[in-house]
Amino acid sequence: MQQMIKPWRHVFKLDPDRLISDEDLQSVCLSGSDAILIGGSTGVTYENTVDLLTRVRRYKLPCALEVSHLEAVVPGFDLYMIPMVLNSPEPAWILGHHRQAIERYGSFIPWERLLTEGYIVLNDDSSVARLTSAETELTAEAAAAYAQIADKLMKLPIVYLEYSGRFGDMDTVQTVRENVEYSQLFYGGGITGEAEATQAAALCDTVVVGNIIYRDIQQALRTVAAVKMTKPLTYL
Ligand code: 1GP
Repeated sequence: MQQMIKPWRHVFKLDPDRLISDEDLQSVCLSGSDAILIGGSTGVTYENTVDLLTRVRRYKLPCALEVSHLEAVVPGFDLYMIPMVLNSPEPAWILGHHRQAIERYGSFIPWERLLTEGYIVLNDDSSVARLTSAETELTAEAAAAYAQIADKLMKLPIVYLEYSGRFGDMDTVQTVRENVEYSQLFYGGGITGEAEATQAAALCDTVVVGNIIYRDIQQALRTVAAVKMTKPLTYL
């Protein structure tokens, strides 16, 4: 499964709790983006997740679920991305919900389709930060230390720098980049156009674009080419 995400440079993240027209969904799915990631912090239900998956399935790009609500785990996705919020002080967001999920779903879990994301939440003014009480005030070195926990201690397939809703501090992202050797580095947060997409794409393996889809679809679509045309810098 890790092989499947290797070529992903650009990903659109769709929120089951937000409305998207068929026309916009078609544009997103035919944009040349590498995958659709379905997920959100609030208002995610089994019903709205099934509904969105069914609509995305009309197109051929891979579709992954970022699991955040136990009740909203829907079968039929290509991949299940499992966040562990490394900078949450609450073990529930690192291990607790995961334990409950395994207790509840046990033998139904398609382990071969799961990929764990070492999440580092960096925007204090985001739903995910509020939900997980993440300690977002991190120096670049502290963020890089968390990233190395994921990369070198836990050997997770993905390190996800999550600035959801705000464009991140590229110096911090660069420091993290310089320290991640094995994990695929995902960046998400506040990309509203080509300039931000290009900056993030230079430093990260995979760029996730969310919110702007719902605010300005044309701008969202432009991020695909911007990311694809940017060669990632190599540090290691
Ligand atoms: C959110 O990382 C994604 O989980 C993308 O962030 O919605 O700010 O683009 P935005």
